[in-house]
Amino acid sequence: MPMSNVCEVLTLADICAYLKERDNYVVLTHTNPDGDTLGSAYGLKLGLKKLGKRVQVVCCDEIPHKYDYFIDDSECDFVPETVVAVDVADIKLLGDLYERFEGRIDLNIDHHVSNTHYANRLYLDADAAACAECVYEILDELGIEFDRDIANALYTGLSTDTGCFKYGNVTDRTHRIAAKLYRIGVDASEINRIMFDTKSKSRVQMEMMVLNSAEFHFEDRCMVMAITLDVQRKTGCSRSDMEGVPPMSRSVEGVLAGVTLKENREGEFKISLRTYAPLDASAICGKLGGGGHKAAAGCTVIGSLEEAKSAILAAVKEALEELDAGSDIT
Ligand SMILES: [Mn+2]
Repeated sequence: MPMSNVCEVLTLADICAYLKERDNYVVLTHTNPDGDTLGSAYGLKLGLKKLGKRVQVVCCDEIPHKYDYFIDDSECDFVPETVVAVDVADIKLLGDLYERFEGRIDLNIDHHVSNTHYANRLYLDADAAACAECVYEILDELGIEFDRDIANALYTGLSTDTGCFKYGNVTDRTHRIAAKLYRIGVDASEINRIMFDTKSKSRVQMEMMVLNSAEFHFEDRCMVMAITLDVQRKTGCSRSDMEGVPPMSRSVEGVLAGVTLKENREGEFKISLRTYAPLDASAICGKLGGGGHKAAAGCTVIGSLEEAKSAILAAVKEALEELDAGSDIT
């Protein structure tokens, strides 16, 4: 096995020295790519290009067209030397690229508390609301002159991973970085219109069906929604149409845990969990082999819809019972 088990944890100075020294980068994103993994990857690509480096971004899945405004497909014809994964907490999240790159990730830039230290080098900032915050700090430390394209890529990461700057992961640093991107001329309102205020017709039809079959459990503290293959077929909704569903799962008053089950293929469900403190989504999904952040995490369960639902509901129930037991102590 070509696995190296040692993962060197890097400081900001270390990673900048490393990035300056190396060249011919391939930057990997996670499967089912979102605004943060893509914004981080292309922000890094555009930034490193300014240092004269050659960079290509590789994603195992098709990139949704809504991100076209920062996608840069130039300069892809070279032999990759340095492999970087961005916003990828676990090597399994590389999807089909997993086998090709196992044991060969030179550098991982991430902000997930659940990071599994699979890369040879890791720059991890679990206080960052988005991986794009980490990339901003790295490019800033490298002394790179930011332009509007870099700003648009990084802002997309910041905005999408914070639900348009309204989740609990937002800090003063998130806003400070956003402010700096405004100074560079980021197209913030247009980006947010595309990311948050635009829905396809099939998305609306899918939402109607999903809400129609929503369930409430544990004294209405847990809401469950399912996007079955049947719903996906009937509405023709795309992957990116389905991205906005998990945040809806905890939008009902009194709900502490929102569960979204998306049927990937017959007998396989991607579960997205959204919680409010003190419930810890990453810990709950960890019980089913997944992970993520305190308020947003995920896992994959093999089985029927009923089996997948029972598995995640059992884990949520346990967490709610711990919460109830804790609140009895005075
Ligand atoms: Mn992220």
